[in-house]
Amino acid sequence: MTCVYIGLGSNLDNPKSQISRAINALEKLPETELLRCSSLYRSKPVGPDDQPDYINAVVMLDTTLSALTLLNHIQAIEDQQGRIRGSERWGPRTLDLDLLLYGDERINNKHLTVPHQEMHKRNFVLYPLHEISPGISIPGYGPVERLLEHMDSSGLEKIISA
Ligand code: A4P
Ligand code: MG
Repeated sequence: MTCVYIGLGSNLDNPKSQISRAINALEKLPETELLRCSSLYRSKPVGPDDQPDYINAVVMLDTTLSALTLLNHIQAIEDQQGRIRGSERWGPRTLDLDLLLYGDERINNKHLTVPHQEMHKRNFVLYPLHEISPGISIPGYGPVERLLEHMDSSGLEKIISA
């Protein structure tokens, strides 16, 4: 079993319900058990700012799926929820599922970068991650607690408690 963390984000077509549908879908993945879910957070968009605010959350799972198989599954869930892959970098989306952490592995190939390459800079990832796993360390970046000491929480609001 490997303990993995997935970041969820949505800013189109009823984002709160997109996130709860995605959590239900993650719960049904083969060889996988959902262990913890963070609260839902509202966040200001990172990237183009002419797009709606996001709803973000982080979940913790145990799985025996490989990282690549898990990536294929989470992309299928994005597709099922109407994700259209536009050309704009960091543009709006019905659902984004990012594989944040896969155990303590560091993965770097053409399909996957783990830890997710932006996660250590993003308050909408680090706060929910810390909420469900306060003692966790991000390979290459250190304890989440330490990263949060320098993290600005402006634009981030906890809206629905876990
Ligand atoms: N990929 C590589 N590593 C990973 C990983 N760890 N997890 C590859 C998931 N995918 C990974 O992803 C593009 C490719 O990245 C995939 O084919 C996969 O092989 P994508 O989901 O199609 O595209 P994307 O999400 O637009 O790209 P990117 O650069 O991953 O964007 P991010 O980093 O996901 O950022 N602002 C707020 N407030 N909240 C948000 O949730 N999200 C984004 C998207 C921008 N701004 C945001 C938020
Ligand atoms: Mg993504």
